[in-house]
This record gives sequence, structure tokens and C-alpha cells, in this order.
Amino acid sequence: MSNPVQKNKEYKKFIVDSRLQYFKPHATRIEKTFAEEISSSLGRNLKSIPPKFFYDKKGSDLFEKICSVLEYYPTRTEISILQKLKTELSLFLDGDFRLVELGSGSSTKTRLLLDFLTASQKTTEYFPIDISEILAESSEELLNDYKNLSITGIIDTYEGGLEFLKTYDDKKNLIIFLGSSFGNFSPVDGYKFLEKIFSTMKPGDLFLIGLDLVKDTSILESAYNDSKGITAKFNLNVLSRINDELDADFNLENFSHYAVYNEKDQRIEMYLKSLTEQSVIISKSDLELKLQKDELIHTEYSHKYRLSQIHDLLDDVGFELKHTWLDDKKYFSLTLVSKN
Ligand code: AVJ
Repeated sequence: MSNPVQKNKEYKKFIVDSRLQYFKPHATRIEKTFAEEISSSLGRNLKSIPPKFFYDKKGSDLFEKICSVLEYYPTRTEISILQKLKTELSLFLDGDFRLVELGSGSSTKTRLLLDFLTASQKTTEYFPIDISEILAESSEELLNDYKNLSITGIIDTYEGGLEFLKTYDDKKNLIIFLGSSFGNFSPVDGYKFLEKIFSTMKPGDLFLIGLDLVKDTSILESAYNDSKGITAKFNLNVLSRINDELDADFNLENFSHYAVYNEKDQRIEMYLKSLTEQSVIISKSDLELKLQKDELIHTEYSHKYRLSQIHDLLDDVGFELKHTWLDDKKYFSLTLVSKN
């Protein structure tokens, strides 16, 4: 086969060493800037800030902390399911698979799958797809710990990375999307995203998705209102980020964290509540934001699913259901599907 890189002219390949390389799109894409997105999302009648902006360095660190607070059950529950799953995965893998991860992930979860793949395959490739530069240090640690592993980072949006992978070669892919990150999508956007994944998969490829399940409102609301206030800090941090990067003057003391479960729409809704009537200047977005007392800025939806909904959704997109793994309390799910 000819060098597969040549087919993807719009990506530039960076070789770090024989086991580590990454691809980055060449030209700047026609994506809106942070300033533009904030200008339109906060410029509307119902104000919002897209959740993808939570994850600057500080926000990513705070999210890591959330993952280990007592009330936030998803991370540790998913890890416990992955521990169980990895011993059963061989039943579903015919031949060698490359691990493709949407998001560069928490290395704890990635490692559980790499433990299994690197032990059962002569060599294993790991392809994280992430818009933020994939951390050099964590790659180095992985390469140290798994001698028959090689890493190819794709620094792009999930959609871009998947499109790139589609024509990359004909090795089989096990695509993983963990942590219930899918829960941030609205039902319509989520459906489109799954169609995108489906359309970029080759027959024989597998897709593993981690989704949070519907449960008692009190358990859900506690998970997003932890007693240490880490989730509140995480939510408020997006305002600091806007202050720093867009020359804004949000006074964080004038806002509070508010998270509530909407039973009808099966989602946690997160907001920043304005504690006073106030006005905020966001220079780089060219915006003077006027807020009423108690006005809400929407920052995140985190959808929860019933098992039957997960199965119907994946089935509607065209996937074939292979298996769903749950924890004992049925708090969280991991579902493996294939494209035939
Ligand atoms: C990363 C989107 C899965 O929705 O639970 C955690 C983000 N927000 N606490 C989630 C989050 C507040 C998290 N996801």
C-alpha cells in the first residue's frame, strides 16, 4: 500500500520518534473564534456559554478534581465497568484492533483498554483525537509503560479526526467515546454525531460508548452540587477564562453556580445565576452584557438515558448492538456496537 499520509493533503504529519507522531490540519478551518462564539451565545435573549469552553488548563484541572469527589459517581463507576469489560472484550474482537479515542481521555480509562489490547496483540496503535494539543507527558508515560504501543495523535475536532481516519488505512478500529461526554449533545445533535461516527466506520469496526443513566433526582443533583464546591468552581471558572482571554470584567462574586435535574428532558441543566442587576463588558466580543437579578446564563446540559433509549438510538443510526455492561447499581453504562 502507498504511504497513507499522502492521501490526506490537508494534514501535516509531525514525527516525534519511531513510536510517537501526530497529525494536524494544515490550513486554518472556517471555525468561529472564541470571541465570536461568546458574542453570539451571550448576545442572545437566552444567554449561554458552550460547555466546550470549560476546559482551559484551570478548567481541565477542576474537572479532574470533580472526577474524584464523592458525589460525582460517573468516573469511578465507569472505571469499575471497564475493569469488568476488559476481561470480556476478547469475545467481541476478531483479530487486531487499533484503539481510537474521541478526546485524549483520562489515562486511567485508556490504560484499562490498553492493558488488554497490548497483552493480546503483538503491537497496538493508539489514536487519540482531540482539539487541544495531546499532552506530550502522558504520551511519554504510556510509551514507557507499554513497549509494544505506538501513538498517533490527531489534533482536530472529533468530526475532522474521524473523517481523516476513514481514508487512513484498512486496519480495524475500536472507537471509544467515554465519560458520558455524549450527554452534552442535544438529542438532535447527538443523533447527527452518531451518524457521523457510523458513516466514518468501516465494516468490522467497533464503537464503545459510555453513557450515564437515569436515576433518582437526588443522586443526580448531588453529583452536580458537590459539597466541596468543586463543580461550582468549575462552572464559575469559565467566566475567569472569558475575563482573561476576551478582556472582560465579570465579577465572579456576583454569580452563583446552579445545577438542577430536568426530569422531563432527562438532563442536568447547569447555569450561572446573576446575583444582582449588572452589566459586564466583554471587549473582544464587542459586547456589553446586561443581566437582571436572578437571570441565568446556561452553561451545560448533561443528558441521562434509559437503557432502552440507548439501544433504540444506536439501532436507529444503523449500528448492531454487541453488548451493554453495567455496574451493580445500574448507574452507568458502556455499550459496544459494530457496523456490519
Ligand atoms: C464531561 C460532560 C461528562 O456532564 O457530567 C461534570 C461534565 N459538568 N460536572 C458531565 C461535568 C459538571 C461532565 N461531562
